[in-house]
This record gives sequence, C-alpha cells and structure tokens, in this order.
Amino acid sequence: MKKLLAMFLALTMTMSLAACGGTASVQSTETPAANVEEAATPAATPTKADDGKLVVGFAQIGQESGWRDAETNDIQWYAARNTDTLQLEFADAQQKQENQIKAIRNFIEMGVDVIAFPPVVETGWEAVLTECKEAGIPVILVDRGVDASCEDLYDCKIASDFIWEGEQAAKVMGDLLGGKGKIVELEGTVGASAATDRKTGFDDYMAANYPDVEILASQTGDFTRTLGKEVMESFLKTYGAEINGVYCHNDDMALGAIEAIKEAGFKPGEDIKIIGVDGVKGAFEAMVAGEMNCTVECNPCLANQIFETAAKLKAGESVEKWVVSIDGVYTSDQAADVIDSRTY
Ligand code: GZL
Repeated sequence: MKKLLAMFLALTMTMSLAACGGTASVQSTETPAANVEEAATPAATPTKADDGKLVVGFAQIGQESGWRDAETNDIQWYAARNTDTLQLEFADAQQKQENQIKAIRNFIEMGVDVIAFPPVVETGWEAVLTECKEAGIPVILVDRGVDASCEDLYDCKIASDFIWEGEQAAKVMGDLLGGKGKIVELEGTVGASAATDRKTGFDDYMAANYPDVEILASQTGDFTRTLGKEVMESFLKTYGAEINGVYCHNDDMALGAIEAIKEAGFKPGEDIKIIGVDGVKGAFEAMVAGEMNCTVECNPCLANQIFETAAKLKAGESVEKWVVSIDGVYTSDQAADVIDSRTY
C-alpha cells in the first residue's frame, strides 16, 4: 500500500511540478519513497548496484519553500534523464536535522559513492561527517554550510554567497528609503547559514552605509510563507505605520508579509517597501503587480554542478572547496521584461 502511495505521489508530483527547465519527481531512480520514514529508513536497505553507475545519496531538507521545491525538481529531473549512469537515492528530512542524519547513515550503510545534502543548520554534523570520512565516502554540501569546526569533514560546498546577497538587499533598501527610515527583518531558519549570513551581510552594510535606517525588529519566519505572514502581522500590530520597509531572507516569507500588509490596510511595495531573496516566480509576479520591490536571486538549479562534482570525487579527482553560484538582483522595473524567462 505504501509503495502504491509512493508511486501515486511520484506521478502526481511529476504532473504538477516544473522547475529549472524540466519536470520530474522520482524520489529515487531505484526505490521511490514518499516520505522521510521510507526514504531515510527503507524497508530493506537497498544495496548499491554494482553496475558501475555513480550512486549519490541526497538528504534533502524538506519542502519549506518554493525555492526548495525548485532545487529538488532540478535534482530529480537530472537523475531521471541520466538513469543509465546515475543512481539517485533521495530522502526528504521534513526540515529535521535528525532525519537528515538518519538518511546519511543509511547512505553510508548502502555504500553510496557520494553523499550530498544541504545542512539545515550549521552545527551538529561532526559525528556523522566523521562517519562519512571513516567510510571513505566524499561529501558535498549543497546550498548551505556547516560551522568551521567541520571544514575538513566535507569535500566541496556548492552554494551562493549569502553575505553578498544580504549586502545587495541592503543597497536596494537604502536607495528605496532615500537613506532614512525604519524597517523590520524576517529571518530564515534559526542557525541556518543562509539566514545567519544574509543577516550579517544586510545588517553590517546598513550600519556602515545607511546609519539613518533603523531596524526596529528582526525575527525568524523559518523560511516559510505561513510563519512569515504571522511574524509580519505581529510587527504591524506593534509598529504599524512606523514601518517603511521589510527585508525578508527569502521570497516565501516576503509573499506572506505582503498578505499581512494588505490585510492591515497598507499598500505593499508603496507604503512598505519589500525585498526578498531567492528569485522565485511568485516574487516576480508580486513585482509585476507593484506589491514587491526587489528580489536577490539565489540559484537553486545546482544539479549539474552537484553530479559533475560527485563524478569527479568518485574518480578521485580534486574539486574546488567552494563552488559559488552566480546570482543576480532584480528590481520591480525589470520584472515584466524577465518574468517569462524565469525557469523556477
Ligand atoms: C539558500 C537556501 C534557502 C532558500 C530558502 O541556499 O538554503 O533555503 O533561500 C530555502 O528559500 O528554504
């Protein structure tokens, strides 16, 4: 019954999701699994086929944002197109670190060639990364980082420069406010490098270049639209019309903030300037509607880099320690011209 459900889910996702230029949703090219329990702890730990394929275990964070879904689909679409040379084992950790760790340990037991995963938070990885090292399995960090103590326990990080992203957002916010005003900040998942560094980049740039822009409050919305809306509602109750702008560590929280701002009787994009990060389609639609002012792109389409790097690591070739994604900055005046060319 669970397998039937998994196949149905895979089929449903195939029909409904498209991103980064393709559609696909195979949970694994070998054993489809609908959720973390099946994926992280498959019934009988599948053995690694000895057919010469590159076998990659990917422990995904979850489905918290449109960006995350775009990344997952890019990875699964790539795997679905390369089943002759690649075996993808995919686990969805439902945003829990313990599930990512469980999935990684299953990949070690399977004897995969390479393990790749986005660490949901920066800390708590030393033990399991040491186990990967002792098992001789290379590790690729994807779209987030771990703290410096684990620097020697992974082989490559493929991720954007979040400090740069925060600085870009601060530049645009400072310009939009004419160098003076009061803003609030919606932070990503507590302890995630994407949140920590986007905050550092933004806050430090603001303090250095726009001292007359005051950050009234800053609170986590956990990268989700729902919590982003709830936190913005509480900011509006406390500060109301005092708020001139909101900086959101991802577009999903920005879209939630827009809902809260409208329900409070203000005009998003006008009364309150809105800047997000990710570059998802919803942000471009909000900018075209005049309800959002800027999104700083964070490329989720990393599959090519992930699997090319994995192949090099399997072959014993050296790879760069940090492969930095190249991102852009899009403001509302550009949105209408580029929205149709967006791939996620
Ligand atoms: C960024 C990634 C972040 C996105 C969010 O590389 O880790 O996680 O910005 C997602 O949308 O939840």
